[in-house]
Amino acid sequence: MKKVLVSLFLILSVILAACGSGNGAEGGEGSSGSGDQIVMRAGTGANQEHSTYLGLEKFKEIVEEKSDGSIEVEVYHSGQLGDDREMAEAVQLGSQEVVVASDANLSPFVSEVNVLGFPFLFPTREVAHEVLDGEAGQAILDKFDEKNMVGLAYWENGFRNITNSRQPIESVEDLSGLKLRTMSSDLHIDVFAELGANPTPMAFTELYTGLQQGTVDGQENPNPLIYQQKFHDVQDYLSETRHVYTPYLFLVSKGFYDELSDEHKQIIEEAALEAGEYQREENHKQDQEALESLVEEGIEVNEVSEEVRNEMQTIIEPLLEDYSQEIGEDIVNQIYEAVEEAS
Ligand code: TK8
Repeated sequence: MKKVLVSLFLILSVILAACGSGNGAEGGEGSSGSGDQIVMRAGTGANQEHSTYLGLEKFKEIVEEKSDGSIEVEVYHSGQLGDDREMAEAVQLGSQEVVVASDANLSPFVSEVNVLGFPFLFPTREVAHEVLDGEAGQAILDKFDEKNMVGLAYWENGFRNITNSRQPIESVEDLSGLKLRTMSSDLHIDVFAELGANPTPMAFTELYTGLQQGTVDGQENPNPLIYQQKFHDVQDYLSETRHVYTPYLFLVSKGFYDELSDEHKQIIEEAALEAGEYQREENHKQDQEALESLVEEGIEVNEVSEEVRNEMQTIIEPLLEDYSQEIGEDIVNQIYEAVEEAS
């Protein structure tokens, strides 16, 4: 009897699974204008207040309108679908269609993105946009193809500042021994180790608890994320190091994308860019407002002098040279030249 029940259960599960696969992403298989609903699940680690969530909502609006509802976009925030790395894995495997993730968290997939995370590479956000939206940026997005992902656009996370619970960072020495959470990137880990800190990679979704419980003393992120994640509740100091500009990459699952009609591909490509422009503007506004809000919340803010930033840059120069060799001089030079041109 038990055996019969078990087999019945197994048969039922198979049937249910088969029915289930008619929904969700797999609907994309019938994308040749057959009228099947195509569903795109898009995820970000940031919460509903963040420009990335607003940008994804804009993407949804554009795509659903232009496709006359034949494509439906579901937006997930706050790491509901996982942290950046987990979501990128899902996009790679095709169990999620879109992720908007920070460059460094994608370096385990495409090591070339590390060049974008070279500290002090981009002098301003405008220069960053010009370089990323040009040929040099495209060359990096193209690298995702081999990893089963299609890079459609660069959105913006922004210039990162360090927060911690120990002391203001006013000199390089102030970083000494600081347990600092980094993104999951060898480059970022090596950079902070070189600067004397004690870098600890950790998922963004676990960061608040990590700071609260003292697993790490500090972290670095752009001001909007610091404020929206309420890191000021568990951190005393914010130092405006602006040590690196972090772009977000808008990635689509290649398996899903390749099945789309040309018309649908075009709608999605254009929407990723158009929503990205909107996201960058919203992010800029949030960046300006967040600092004021953080001060009101009582976090102590200090500027970091140009000398100290230059000193940091000099210390990590040999490390960046090693990374350049690893990444490939061609790509690195292309980026450097584009920065020069845009500056
Ligand atoms: C979520 C992440 C996060 C990033 C990090 O959006 O991991 O620190 O800065 O913003 O991409």
